[in-house]
Amino acid sequence: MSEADHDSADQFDAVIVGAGFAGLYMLYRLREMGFRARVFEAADGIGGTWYWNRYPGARCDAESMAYSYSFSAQLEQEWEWTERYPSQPEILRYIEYVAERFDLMRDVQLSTRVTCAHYDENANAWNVETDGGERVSARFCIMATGCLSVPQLPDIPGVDEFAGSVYQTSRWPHEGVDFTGQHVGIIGTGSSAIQAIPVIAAQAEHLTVFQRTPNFSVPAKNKPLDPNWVKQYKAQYPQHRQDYRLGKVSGFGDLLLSDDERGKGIAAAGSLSRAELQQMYEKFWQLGGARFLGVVDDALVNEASNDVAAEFVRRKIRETVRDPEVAELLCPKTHPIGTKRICVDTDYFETYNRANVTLVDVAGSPIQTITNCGVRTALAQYELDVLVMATGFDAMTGALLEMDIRGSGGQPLSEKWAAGPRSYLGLCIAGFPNLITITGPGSPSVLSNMLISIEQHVDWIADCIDRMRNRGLTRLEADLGAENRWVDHVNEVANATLYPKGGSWYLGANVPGKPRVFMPYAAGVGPYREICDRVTANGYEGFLVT
Ligand code: NA7
Repeated sequence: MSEADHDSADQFDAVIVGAGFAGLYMLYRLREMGFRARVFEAADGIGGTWYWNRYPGARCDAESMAYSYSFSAQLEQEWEWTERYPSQPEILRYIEYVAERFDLMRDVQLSTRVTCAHYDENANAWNVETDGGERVSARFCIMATGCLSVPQLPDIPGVDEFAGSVYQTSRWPHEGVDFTGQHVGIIGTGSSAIQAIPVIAAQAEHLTVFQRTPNFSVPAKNKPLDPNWVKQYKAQYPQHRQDYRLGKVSGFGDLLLSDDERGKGIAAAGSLSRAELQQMYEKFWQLGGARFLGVVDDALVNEASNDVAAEFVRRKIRETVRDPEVAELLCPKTHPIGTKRICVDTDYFETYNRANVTLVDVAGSPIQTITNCGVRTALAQYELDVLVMATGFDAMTGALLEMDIRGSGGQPLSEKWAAGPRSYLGLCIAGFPNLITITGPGSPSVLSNMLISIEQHVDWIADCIDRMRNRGLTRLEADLGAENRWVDHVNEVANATLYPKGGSWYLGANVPGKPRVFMPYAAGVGPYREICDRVTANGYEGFLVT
């Protein structure tokens, strides 16, 4: 687009891309400070991840009392969660309630995809263009595009030949799908599939699960929330929130822990005997949830310690699944536990005891083709009416690289990130002034409860923009040296853990041709927050603010 086009374009202080939890809170903060902002959202509704992922059984793996905004004490008190883990429909109702309560929708433009964002050096502004041909310009361009928003579909030949229906977990029809009497196949055994499989199996005539890599999963032990407990919890909400922010307790929630246990957190490596360790794993297995991994503090850095937790889960799988061959296929053996995000399920392994469920190992004999009547592997043909793709996402960089983003001198982001994402603190990118990423690569993001990381970033950004305004400053850019040092630090922290052994989407390993770079910052939300606060206290150390 030419500069002349932009002279007449709508002008904003900030354009925010995405109306999920991040984009909406960013809008709230900017508006509160008197800035003019516009949110563009590709979907025809708000909610981001929770708008798209409507597959059966979709539920958050963080507890509802922890997976919610903390910026408004009134909101915190008035919203009533019904279950320990919030279901997708309940989360969507929550975010719609928040949008209405704070009158956010008047600055949100739905069904509008941002296609390009170009930095104009002379005007020190971002020229943003949408798929509807709209052009606006803004001082700041804030990306709230989510870490898991671009679906990754497998490159299996023949999908178009299939005579039945094909669904993706991350693009589920709003009206739902009735599987009654159907022969259903599902490709993938990640978190989405692990939640969907028990629900689909309960309805379908037959379910065939095509598994390439088994995953570790722990029981959610979901249940209705006890109103008395909620009352007590709400009375101490500020303290709980602070504990989450500082990483004092697992951000996934602490519902079933006693006050004593909550404060204690994780046992130091080697402080528990073998028997005590088994007891603790048993206890946390029974309590349910991702907190299971946090029994000892070296589970993600020490292979021997990791294997104790992994073997515990494998034993549970073998005890649960009656057919020993199926149980063995379901036991993850190729990655340390937790190096792929641990799954939290309801009756996942139990589902393989149903007569109408078949597990097919496609690691041994990969899917060769999809035919008009089903799936063919090297060994067999499976006749299906419905095929469900639960094959994951082009995580963390996918949504950003899908847009044509160009910084100073017209440099494309795709060129800058050709060998993997480079960012200072996961917030700003050298050469891309005033482009800000919420929970971008290089920040804790997907290794944390996203809500905690989103609020921390939005607050940091809002504070920074406000200070800039007060000092008459208009340009924020990451210094290249600081960015390089940060990227090195992110790698160093990751390399001291077992994460790189996971072959996960954290590393881009699920997308053919994507550079293998560990993208999130693995030191935890507490230390990361301290670093960000120190950067601010030191006058935006590592940033060029002019
Ligand atoms: P994931 O966790 O990336 O899972 C995708 C699954 O799809 C995984 O089991 C893959 O096996 C499988 N897959 C992908 N391509 C194929 C082909 N071609 N053949 C067979 N199997 C395939 O995505 P989810 O949506 O489940 O979860 C993403 C995150 O959302 C999750 O971590 C939570 O944070 C919420 P693979 O492991 O690559 O062998």
